[in-house]
Amino acid sequence: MSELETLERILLAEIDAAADEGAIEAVRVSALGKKGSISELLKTLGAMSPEERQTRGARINALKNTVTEAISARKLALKDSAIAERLARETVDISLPVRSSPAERGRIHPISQIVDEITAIFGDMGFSIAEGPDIETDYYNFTALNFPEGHPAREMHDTFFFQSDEKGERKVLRTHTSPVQIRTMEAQKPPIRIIIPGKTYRQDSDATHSPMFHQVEGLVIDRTANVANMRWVLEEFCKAFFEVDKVTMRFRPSFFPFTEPSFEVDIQCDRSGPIVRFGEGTDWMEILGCGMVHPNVLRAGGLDPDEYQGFAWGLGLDRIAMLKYGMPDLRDFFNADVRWMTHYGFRPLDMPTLFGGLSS
Ligand code: 2NM
Repeated sequence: MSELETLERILLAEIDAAADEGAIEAVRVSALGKKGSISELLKTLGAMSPEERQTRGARINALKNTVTEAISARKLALKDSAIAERLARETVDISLPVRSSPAERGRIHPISQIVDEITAIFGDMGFSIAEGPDIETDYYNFTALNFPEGHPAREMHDTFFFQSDEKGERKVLRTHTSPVQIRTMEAQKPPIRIIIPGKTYRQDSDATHSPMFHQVEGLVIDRTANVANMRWVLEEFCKAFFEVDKVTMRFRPSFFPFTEPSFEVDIQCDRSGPIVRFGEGTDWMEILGCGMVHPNVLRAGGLDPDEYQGFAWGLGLDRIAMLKYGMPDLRDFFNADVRWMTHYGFRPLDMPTLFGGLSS
């Protein structure tokens, strides 16, 4: 075997054995680099006779071409196998089920949904939202709202009382959100248009009563607010809330300490099926209480009853939510059962608006 053939064999074997880019580059330098074996052979051509150069030169060049080609082929093969190896390593199993994001899995509690719906309706009518503390003084929860000391209505509220402080004053868990109305009258001048959503507390517990429940109350005060205005506001609210074009309402005379006259409001409905249908039928369902704000309450809020008058209403959310969404037991609201929430909860990104639909 000639010397050139031996070199060719050695180089091709080395090329074949090179396992990565660094190894193949080392082979290239050792053969074709400045001091490489083939480069050294090419340098010997100058000292040869023309005949010798013609035969031997051609063979050395052929060796150079063979080795150059083998190196690029090996480089390409190494690159391909690197890609193939990476593809195999980084495969994604597209048959796995998609895991939904927390924003899609989470649910809005029906009570929060109802508050959002009612807020959207009254917000559209120009009302603001007011809030106040859950722990109230006896004054804001009762006295300022025209519940005199010793008045039987105080007992009717089944109040949760705190222990008396050193001055003999005892705080209460508010039995309604009406204290916020007094606080608002004290803090801002009429016209006042507010709704007050919040938690309220009474000692009462069964399938339809929870000791903590939710109310939305409303208050309008200006110089001419009257029963007709109240009727319109409540009718517009009911149509939007129950998502019907027409409601028939019935105002029955009633009594609340903080309003005079006072009414309980029923809406006509059909209760023959499994869920209540509003805007049709021959049944009546009580949904809220309302009335013209009592002069004593206006005075307690720092307003002159000869100058201002107002109307107010209160509606319990828990029972309304049960009726609107067909939920049988109030106690489920507060059990934090994920299965119940998954069924009755609302999607967080479907926010209630009047134009987009309240609860669809
Ligand atoms: C009701 C029914 C009737 C009411 C009255 C007031 C205030 F403070 F303005 F006088 N706030 N809420 C009211 C009136 C609440 O709940 C059934």
